[in-house]
Parts: sequence; C-alpha cells; structure tokens
Amino acid sequence: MFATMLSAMFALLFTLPLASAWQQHRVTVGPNAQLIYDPPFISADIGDKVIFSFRQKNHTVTQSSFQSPCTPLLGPDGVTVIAFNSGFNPVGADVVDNFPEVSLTVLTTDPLWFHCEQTGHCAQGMVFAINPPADGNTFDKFKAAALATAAPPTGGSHARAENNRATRYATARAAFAAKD
Ligand SMILES: [Cu+2]
Repeated sequence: MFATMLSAMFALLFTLPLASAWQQHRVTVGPNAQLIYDPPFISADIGDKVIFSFRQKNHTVTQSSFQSPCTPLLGPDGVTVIAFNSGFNPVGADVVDNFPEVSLTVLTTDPLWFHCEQTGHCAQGMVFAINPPADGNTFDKFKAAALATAAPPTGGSHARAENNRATRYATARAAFAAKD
C-alpha cells in the first residue's frame, strides 16, 4: 500500500513539470499566396509561444476583438494600441527561406482574436484566433463577421464606408508609429 502510494507520488512529481512546460506553436501567415493563417486557430496554454512565419505579400498579425474583427484593438482613448501587433512583414516573390518571424507569448486563457491589417485582407477572411470557444463566440462566427465587413458592391454608402475605413487605418498606423 505504502509502496503504491510512494510510486504514485513519484509519478505525480515527474509528471507535473512536463505538463506545465510551455509549447511552441507555428503559424504560417499567407501560405501559397492565400489570404489565410495556417492553422486558422490554435489552443494554447499560458506561457506558450506562437511563432508567426510570414510568406509572400505583405501581411500583419494584429490583435482585434470578436465584436470588431477587422479593427485593431485600441485602448479606451481610441488611439493607443493596447494589444499585439506584428507590424507589416513584406516578403518578396523570390524569397524561399529565412522568412520573417514574429513571436507572441500567450499570457491568458481568454480567447484572443487577430486579423491582417493589409487593405482588404481581413474582409476576405484573413483572421486568426487563440483559444476560440467551441460554443457561443466561435471562430466560424468571428470569420463570418470579418467577411461581413466587406463593402457592398453597389449603393450610395460604398464610398462613405471606404472613407471611414481609411481613416481608421490611418489612426491605427499613427498610433503604432507613436508607440515605436
Ligand atoms: Cu494579409
């Protein structure tokens, strides 16, 4: 009995450090000229690292929110960036290795939502998530909301929507520049 308990304790001692070790996740940004993150979402624990490896075109990984998939997550003043942003990572057509990489460390088990800031990419579904819920605010709903931000093909509101969008990007860029 005692021996059994002892071996159970040892098993626990030797198991815990392994269970709590952080993992590295690799995400490819824009593989094969597609406007996607591969994989589109991951499950991660606190302390895990996510390595974003950028491919051709000029993409970002920019934190947003479930409610506004294609808008950088800003602080209460509406200007200050409070969240993760890789910045733009241009990759030329002739690049075959040493792709640019940006690393993120996961500090919460809450869902984290991201998009590509390149004009039009988010509206074409270029979004990513860490720990999206299986029910409720799912990744599929997040992506659908991103696709829904695309400007309608016809109608008087088209130009106005695009103007608002441009202003929002300019504001976000200014905030990033100030941060650096
Ligand atoms: Cu992109």
